Amino acid sequence: MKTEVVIIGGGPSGLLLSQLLNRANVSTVILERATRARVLSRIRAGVLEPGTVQMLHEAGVDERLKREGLEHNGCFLTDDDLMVQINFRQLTGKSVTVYGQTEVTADLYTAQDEMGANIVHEVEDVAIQSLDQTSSSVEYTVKGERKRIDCAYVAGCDGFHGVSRKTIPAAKRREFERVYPFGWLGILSQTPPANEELIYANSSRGFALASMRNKNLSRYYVQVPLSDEPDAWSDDRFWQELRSRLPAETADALVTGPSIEKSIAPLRSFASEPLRWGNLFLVGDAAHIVPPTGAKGLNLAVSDVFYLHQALIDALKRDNNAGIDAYSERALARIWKAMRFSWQMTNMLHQFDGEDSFAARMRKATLSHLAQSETARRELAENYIGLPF
Ligand code: RFL
Ligand code: PHB
Repeated sequence: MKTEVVIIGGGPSGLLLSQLLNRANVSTVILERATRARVLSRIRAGVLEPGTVQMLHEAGVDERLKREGLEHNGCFLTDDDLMVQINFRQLTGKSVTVYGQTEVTADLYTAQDEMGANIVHEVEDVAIQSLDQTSSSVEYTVKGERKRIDCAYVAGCDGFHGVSRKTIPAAKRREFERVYPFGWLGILSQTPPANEELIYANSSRGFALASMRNKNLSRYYVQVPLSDEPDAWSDDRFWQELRSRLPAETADALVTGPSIEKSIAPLRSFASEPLRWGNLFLVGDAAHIVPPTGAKGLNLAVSDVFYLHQALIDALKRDNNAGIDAYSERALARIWKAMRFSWQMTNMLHQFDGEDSFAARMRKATLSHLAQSETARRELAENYIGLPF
């Protein structure tokens, strides 16, 4: 088989890249390890930057998003009972959209099906070859049969545990990492959200986040030690802990119900440089991970796709390699700023094991400063709604 671009991974990055390339008459094949049902069952991000919404519009996949996405003009950061509103609209003129990653992925699959896209599920043992040649190839196994696709370029959109990054020789890449000593226990429940806007809560018992998917579907998180298991958290225990971390007014009004899903995600900052090795380009979680505190993971994957899709179209259709030559540097410049913001938000809102009393005072002082300074709120809002592509 032959195609222009082989895309490894059918998560949001791979699907969006394929959709944008197909619309520009660039042929693609997506190789995905999991079944479609499995990809669509992952509950992850919920907040889309305006730049992400614009990209989904350009990809022709925003019809349901426009109807069902919730526009959020602000969010709250709280410290016990202190509630600091960050009014994105007033501070930046922009807003974010609450629309689950699961929905974005489902919309992309629908659009790719309509275009007759080539998506192969349940592939195993993907191997990327001849990256330094003028053309490349990718081998994989499906239903016990070994296959090979020749292509001009390979996009590694296969997440943190994928094969793409590891294909680049260790001596040719540099990794940067910060592993946080806690995780987020998240639940989904069919209850009305605790508040109209998201609440990021600092408290003496640790961090909590009150988020949502729609008017009757809430998403909540509490910071937990990495040694905890979800099974140790009954619904009652979760609700009680969440209440103790939210401002009293919000906690009193909280509507609880059975959890639909319960899982613990570890928090990590990670980046691998460069994003290009020969004809292979890394995109999204395959190249970088941010802690979810800034709601940046999915949005960063989309800005990588923005740079790469233009670059590949220029290279394949206009014989212009300037974009692919600049991809790594351009994408990394934005990635590092989102890494900084996510790290800063994480430090500002979480309790670290064994920390001293000074650290807790620093968090309180930061939140108190945010309450008083419009300049500080604007800086946060500018990063939260997303830096320009
Ligand atoms: P994904 O979504 O991980 O998709 C990668 C796809 O590649 C497939 N794959 C392979 N396919 C073929 N061969 C292989 N060898 C393969 N190895 C893997 C996988 O099956 C998968 O379908 O990466 P992508 O597309 O770059 O998208 C990035 C986003 O998913 C990610 O940044 C966010 O979801 C991160 N993230 C969160 N971000 C937020 O902004 N807010 C959140 O609340 C939030 N929660 C999360 C998250 C990520 C999590 N991970 C990675 C476990 C919660 C979790 C649990
Ligand atoms: C979510 O709704 O899952 C969510 C929202 C904001 C974040 C992280 C996760 O910062």
